[in-house]
Amino acid sequence: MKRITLFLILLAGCPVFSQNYDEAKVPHYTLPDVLKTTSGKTIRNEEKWEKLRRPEVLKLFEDHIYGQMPTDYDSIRYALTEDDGAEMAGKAVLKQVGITVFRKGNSVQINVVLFTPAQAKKPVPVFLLINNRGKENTDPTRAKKSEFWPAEMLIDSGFAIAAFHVSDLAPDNKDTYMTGVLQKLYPEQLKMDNGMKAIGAWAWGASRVMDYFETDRDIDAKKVIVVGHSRGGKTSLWAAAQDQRFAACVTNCSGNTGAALARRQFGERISRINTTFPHWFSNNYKKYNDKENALPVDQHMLIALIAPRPVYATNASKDLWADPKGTFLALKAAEPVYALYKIQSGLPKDPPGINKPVIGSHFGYHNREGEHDMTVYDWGNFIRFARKF
Ligand code: GTR
Repeated sequence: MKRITLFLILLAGCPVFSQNYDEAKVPHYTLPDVLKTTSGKTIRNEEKWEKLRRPEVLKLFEDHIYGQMPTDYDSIRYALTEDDGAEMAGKAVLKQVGITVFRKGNSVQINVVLFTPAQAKKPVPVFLLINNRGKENTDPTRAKKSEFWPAEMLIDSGFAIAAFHVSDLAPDNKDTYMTGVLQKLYPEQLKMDNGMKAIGAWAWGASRVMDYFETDRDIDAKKVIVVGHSRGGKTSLWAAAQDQRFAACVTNCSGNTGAALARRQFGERISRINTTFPHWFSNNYKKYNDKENALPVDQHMLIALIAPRPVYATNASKDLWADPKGTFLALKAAEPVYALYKIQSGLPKDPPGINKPVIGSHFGYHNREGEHDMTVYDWGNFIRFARKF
């Protein structure tokens, strides 16, 4: 056999991915109309959006992308395992909360690290990080400090800051993701093509932490901002879309199947994410490998599900994989839904330059200089954004 034939045979057997980083090669696309119902009705006011179109869009995301979000459980228990008094030179109080959720005789535990400002006279707003990186990033002892979760900075700014680790819900691994909440509490989801997978399980966990916040008198549960980076940022969007108790959402460098438009096919694509991370999204999502235009939704509609609540989306200049422009355009394309609530967007027509945050309205956006990461630069802007509301 000739060498070239052999090469072609080998190539045919493995998936070939090509990434486009050239704006000129972005295909022509038409986004699904967020304001048009499946039966062709145009939505003209917030009542109709909430009654007709919002539930429909939510269901489309469940059925085709993230899987269902089970909400039933038998009971939930909170154990405050530590409340040490003064931390951070007296500025903060540390709480470590074990949240145990029971269903049909089984249980899972979510471990939350929470710092609240010691001097606060009334309940405070809190940033909740869905931590998809190492647990050392949210070190309760503060021996290790990380820009990914700069607790001291948040406390100094008058906010509480909390985090839980995604592995408490579903290991971030294609072979073991089901060993957490899925096998223990919702095994039926594993049999369904629109069943919840890892990202759904992480978002479900964020809602259980929200359940806890509603019981903590130091926290203003009406001001919980859910934050995630990258795969965590895909999750923070899904959590806020599902659970309207979250007051605002921060999605940092969330890219494909996060805040970036899929139809642009820029950087990471659906086929690639489904192949590398088959455990993140529902089985049904695999149908859209290389078929972005066949999706009944695009990611602007996920942002629209968060309306009228504020959303801050970021990117980094060297993170083309996550499509900074596609993220900006997704926010823009969600504007008509916010307009139903008479909320004007302060976003410019075109993406702002690098390190030029746009913070004035319900949409926050910046493209930080540098790599795929979440840094104190990003957090500084989240704080400024949160203070507006
Ligand atoms: C990448 C993945 C992205 C993003 C990122 C991360 O490998 O392709 O979608 O989620 O991981 O979570 O850091």
